[in-house]
Amino acid sequence: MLKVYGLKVSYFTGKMEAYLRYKEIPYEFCPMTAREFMYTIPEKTGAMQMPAAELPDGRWMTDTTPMIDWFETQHPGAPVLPADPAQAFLCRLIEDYADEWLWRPAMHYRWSYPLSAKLLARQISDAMGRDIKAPGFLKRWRTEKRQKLNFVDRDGVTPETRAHVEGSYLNLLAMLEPVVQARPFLFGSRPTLADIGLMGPLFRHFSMDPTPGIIMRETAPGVMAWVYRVWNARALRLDDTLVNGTPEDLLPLLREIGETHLEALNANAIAWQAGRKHHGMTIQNTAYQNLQTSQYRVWCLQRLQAHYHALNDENLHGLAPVLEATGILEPLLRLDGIDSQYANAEHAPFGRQALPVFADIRN
Ligand SMILES: N[C@@H](CCC(=O)N[C@@H](CS)C(=O)NCC(=O)O)C(=O)O
Repeated sequence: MLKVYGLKVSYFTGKMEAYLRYKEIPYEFCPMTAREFMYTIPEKTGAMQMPAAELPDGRWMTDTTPMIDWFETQHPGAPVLPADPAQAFLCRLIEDYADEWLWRPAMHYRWSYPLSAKLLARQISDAMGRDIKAPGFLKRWRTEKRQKLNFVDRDGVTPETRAHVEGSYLNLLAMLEPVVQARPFLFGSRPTLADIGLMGPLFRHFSMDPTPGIIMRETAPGVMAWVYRVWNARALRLDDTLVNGTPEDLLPLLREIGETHLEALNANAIAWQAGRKHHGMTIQNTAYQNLQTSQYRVWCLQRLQAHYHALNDENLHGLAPVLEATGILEPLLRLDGIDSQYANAEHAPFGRQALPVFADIRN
């Protein structure tokens, strides 16, 4: 059987599990130990990250975006990409925003608030530290310090940016609540890649961590219900209906993606082209400094551009005006033709040279 190595509190493991459960692809969940994370997984996949999966034939895979694409080719029933290529493009855009932009607020809410940080350090070190011989308090202290350093302090969260970081989450709740009150999933009565992608931040972090969890329950109970609706969804139980075109109520979310995630991808890509390891960016009038430049995220921009260019005139007829009106088209194509030079791109999610999101992680 397929083995999925990860943690029950992990962003991308939660996204992957939501997908596999929806598609009813059987898997065995294997809680990843610290040794596996630091040695086995990088050796098999090239990247120290979770989830990683091992197929029955012994092949290993990592990186949920190409993993889902591959599983879709193996399990084509009840596809998570809509048949309408324009909607499929929007799903990929929402997935990328969920994967990359919402990572910072998710990590900030988890590691900047003591109640969350203590609970999660306990959960992570209890699960991962099983094969590390050290006193429990030391493992918890180290976990908390490592995560806060790498994913909060070294990812541009400062007293000056904090309100904006939190605003990304609060805006998301305000934008999603009317959508999921109006219909079960973002594009209709079954989940698509947009729902699966948003499960990364919204499931294991925002809905489950104490601080953002209270906010969600109190201010956006429809989103809380949607999270567990996706978790409970099974392809075979649902009918096939999706809405037509781009629903009006998704426009605010698309506008937000243009202003935040696509601007961030461009700032990152410009720095990467110039060979700068760190960069700054101004997003919605908030200046971020000292961000790690990520080759992986250049690949994200490259892939989104490629998906856009694969659309034909008929697909673009309805979509291009929407992208233009929501401010997505210009930042999407500002660096048109960008090449991330990601060597493993063609083999992803396989191969032993997967790119992690951040090259420099302090353990
Ligand atoms: N692009 C990857 C990202 C995976 C990822 O960043 N996973 C996180 C945990 S949810 C991780 O392992 N980060 C590395 C670390 O914590 O050092 C994917 O989609 O699977």
